[in-house]
Amino acid sequence: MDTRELADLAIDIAREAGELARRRRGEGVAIAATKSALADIVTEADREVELLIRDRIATARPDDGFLGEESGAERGASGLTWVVDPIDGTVNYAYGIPHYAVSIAVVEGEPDPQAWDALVGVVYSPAVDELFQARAGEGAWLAAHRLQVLEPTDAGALLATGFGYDPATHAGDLARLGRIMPVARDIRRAGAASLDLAYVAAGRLDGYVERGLQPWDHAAGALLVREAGGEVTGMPGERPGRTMTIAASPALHSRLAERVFHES
Ligand code: LIP
Repeated sequence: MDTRELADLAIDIAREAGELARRRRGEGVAIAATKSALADIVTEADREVELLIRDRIATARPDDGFLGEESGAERGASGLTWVVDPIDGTVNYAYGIPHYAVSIAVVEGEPDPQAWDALVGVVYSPAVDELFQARAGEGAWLAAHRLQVLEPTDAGALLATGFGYDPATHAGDLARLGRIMPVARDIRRAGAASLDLAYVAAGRLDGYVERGLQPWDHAAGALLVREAGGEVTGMPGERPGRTMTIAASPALHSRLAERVFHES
């Protein structure tokens, strides 16, 4: 399949959606509801931006499926599904922290992270106007710059991580952080999984470990990391998912996985 047209459409939609998100942020953001926990919020802008994305896709590619954070799933007839997080980093966005992204992936096959083949991934950061993109087999790019994951220096790895919205999960997350800290020079918790993955692909981070991600959080960013020469997995032998996401160069990935999954 020629993924160039899909990528061009995803990039165009991501830029339009990102501009809407940025404009709404400037106008002031209203919390629309809470979801899985009190800290798990959705803003009116999340819903409006996802509606824009969904409408653009339905117009251009009516037979494709859709899987979005705010409006759920709709199967298509084409075998392709668009996996969308309209504003990843919602809490940053609500607080006015300029670190959030529109994440759009196009996948082929079952709309299940353990089964799909990612064809296109686009992560757009409107606050700094940076668009990360990848097509399967064609590398990962930031503008005209081809991306490559880093191998950490003897100083240790710069690692990103995150903590779930449910306070009951924090003790386990902190214990895991303690197990990976000996590999790290330092930790970053920036609050947007898609940008954490994009930054691993771009060599701005050495690695990323987080439990509890949704498919739309990692669908695009995981393709960026793989196309930049990195490895992205979940539980041993599985792809990234709710249970775990580990992204890094192959050598660092195995060191991180060893510590993430061995409680001792
Ligand atoms: C967020 C992720 C972040 C994670 C948060 C949340 P959202 O996605 O980007 O890495 O730590 O718990 O899942 O909710 O902003 O789309």
